[in-house]
Amino acid sequence: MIELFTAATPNGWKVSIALEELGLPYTVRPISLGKLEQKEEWFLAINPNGRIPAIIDHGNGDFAVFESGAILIYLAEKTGKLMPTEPKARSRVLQWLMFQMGGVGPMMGQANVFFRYAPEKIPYAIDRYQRESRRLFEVLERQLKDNTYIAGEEYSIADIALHSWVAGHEWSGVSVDGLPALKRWLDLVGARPAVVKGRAVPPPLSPEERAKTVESAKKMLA
Ligand SMILES: N[C@@H](CCC(=O)N[C@@H](CS)C(=O)NCC(=O)O)C(=O)O
Repeated sequence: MIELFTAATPNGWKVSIALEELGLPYTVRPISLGKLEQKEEWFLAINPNGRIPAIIDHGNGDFAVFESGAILIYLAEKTGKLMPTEPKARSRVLQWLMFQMGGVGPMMGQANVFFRYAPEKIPYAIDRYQRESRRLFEVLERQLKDNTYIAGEEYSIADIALHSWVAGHEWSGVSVDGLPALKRWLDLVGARPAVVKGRAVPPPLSPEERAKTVESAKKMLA
C-alpha cells in the first residue's frame, strides 16, 4: 500500500492522478499547507525539502520518495506502465517530464506568486513569469500539432505532469488563446476518468481553509 502525503495543488495532483491511472491502492494523508504541516520535523524526515507531494511505499520496505517527477518515475518503473522501456521512447518521456519540472512548473509557480500572492504588485515580475509561461505553452503547441500526446502517440507520465500545471493557466493569468493543439490536448487529458478522480484528491479546501492557506503563503513570501 502506498501512503500519499499531498495537498490540492498541481504538484500533488500529479501523483494522485498517476496512482489512479495505475490502479495502485493508496491512502491519502492530507497535509495542511495553511498550518505549515509540511515544515514539521516528522514530515521533513519523509521530504527534507518540506514540500508536498511525497509518498511512502509500505510494500517496499517503507521506502520514501519526494519530488513529484521522481515519484512519477518511481511509480512508472514499479508498474512498467505510463513510460515506455524502449530507450529512445523512454528518453522522450523523460525530456518532456524534465521540461515540466525545470520549466513549466517553476515559471507558472512564480507567475502565481507574483500575480496572486505577493504583498506588492511588481509588474516586471508578473510580466516576466507570465510571458515565459506563455512561451513554454507555445513550445508545447508545436509538439502537440504533430503528436496526440506530449511524447508521441502514447499517454505517459509527461502528460500527467504537464497537464496538472497547464490546466491551471487561468489562475496563473496565462492565456491559451491561439494554441488549438494545446487546447485539444487539455480537453483530451482532462476528460480521462483517472485525471478527474486524481484532481479531486484531497477534497477541495473549505473557503476558510483556502483563505488560511493563501494567508500563510503570503506570510512565507513576505
Ligand atoms: N519540485 C517540487 C515542488 C514541490 C512544491 O513546490 N510543492 C508546493 C505545492 S505545489 C508546496 O509544498 N508548497 C508549500 C511550501 O512551499 O512550503 C516537486 O515537484 O515535488
